[in-house]
Amino acid sequence: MTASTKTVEAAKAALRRQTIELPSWAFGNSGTRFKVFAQQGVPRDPYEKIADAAQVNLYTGVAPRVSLHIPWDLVDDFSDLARHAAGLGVSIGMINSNVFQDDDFMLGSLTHPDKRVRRKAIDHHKQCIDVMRATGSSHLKVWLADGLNYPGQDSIRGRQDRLAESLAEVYGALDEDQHMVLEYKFFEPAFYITDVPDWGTSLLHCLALGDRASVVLDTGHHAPGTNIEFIVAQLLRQGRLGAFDFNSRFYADDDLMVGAADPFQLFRIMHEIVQAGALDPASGVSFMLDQCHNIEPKIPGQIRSVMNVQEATTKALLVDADALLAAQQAGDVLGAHGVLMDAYDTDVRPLLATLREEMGLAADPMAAYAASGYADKIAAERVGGAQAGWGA
Ligand code: PSV
Ligand code: MN
Ligand code: MN
Repeated sequence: MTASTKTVEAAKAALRRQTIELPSWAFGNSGTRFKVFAQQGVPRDPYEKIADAAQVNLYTGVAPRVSLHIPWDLVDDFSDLARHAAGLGVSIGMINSNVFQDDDFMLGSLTHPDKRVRRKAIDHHKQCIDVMRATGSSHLKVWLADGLNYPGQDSIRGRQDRLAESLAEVYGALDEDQHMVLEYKFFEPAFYITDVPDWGTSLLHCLALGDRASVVLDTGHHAPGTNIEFIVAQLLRQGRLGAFDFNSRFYADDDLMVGAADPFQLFRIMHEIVQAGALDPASGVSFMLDQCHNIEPKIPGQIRSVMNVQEATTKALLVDADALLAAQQAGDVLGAHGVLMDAYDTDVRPLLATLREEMGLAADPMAAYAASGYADKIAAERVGGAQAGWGA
């Protein structure tokens, strides 16, 4: 299949507008519970994390926002951090709360049976909202480690009630132009129940909260075999898909580079996005990465991931929508499937290389970054880089 010039130009126009948000924590040292392998030149503070994220934007041209995690990215002056970001050509994206690393939260945070602990968790979210005000961030991102390890440990229903009440207070503290996104995950660190395990639970809470609450879909947070593009389609129908946390998984919440484990799944997800017209930034869906780079270098790992998202998006944009609809309506099972596979099987790398050159970028971001000398520079300048998240 060769796409028409019109289709290619429309695809390029859509790709120029697409943006991908980067997680600050992807730039620090990370590992598993067995070992964290320290790398040379990793950032020592949030300022340096943003500087590294800005490199990803410099070479891809489509990653202009950096998401922060509080308190991992705590600084004295968040306005100053936002100015630092702006000076490097990026801005602050979503603010992630963190109520999973304090001893008080062992039995839950927003769902905790003790009112005092719930208050502490709610207040942390209010502090995150202050960070949003200082940095110009528009979205508060909530993922809770809350859950139970054993049947009977606490009331399932009671915890949902407390969660609803706590979330309502946090939502009520947002400014009119600020949004909340609620991430779900079916396991870990709790293993019997998590309090926001699935898209349905997240959606119900969001619907109860109001128009400015929507769901975060982390691609690593489902049981094996779950049809993620179906969830994407459902949430888009409701106008409640707030954001992706993109990564790959072979087994659990592996947090590998997006598009590495299953590029076809990523394409199927992006096909739903494109069909729904949700690629446009105005649709309110944020395409974010949530990854750890345990053994590969961080900045190239992020560049590669951005490119993987772009490749899947391009293939989705090349689906011949008219031919697909005609085949579907004619009941032509193999024809319809063939239309989709024609797009998936297209080598879109030349198209993206041309687009980058048209945007004033190098055709190959990985090679351009490697040639820049930045990796050697930070290795020489930075000693004692921080661990990503845990222990930071
Ligand atoms: C939880 O597994 C999660 O996906 C949430 O998004 C957290 O904020 C993030 O990972 C921390 O790395
Ligand atoms: Mn996530
Ligand atoms: Mn995760």
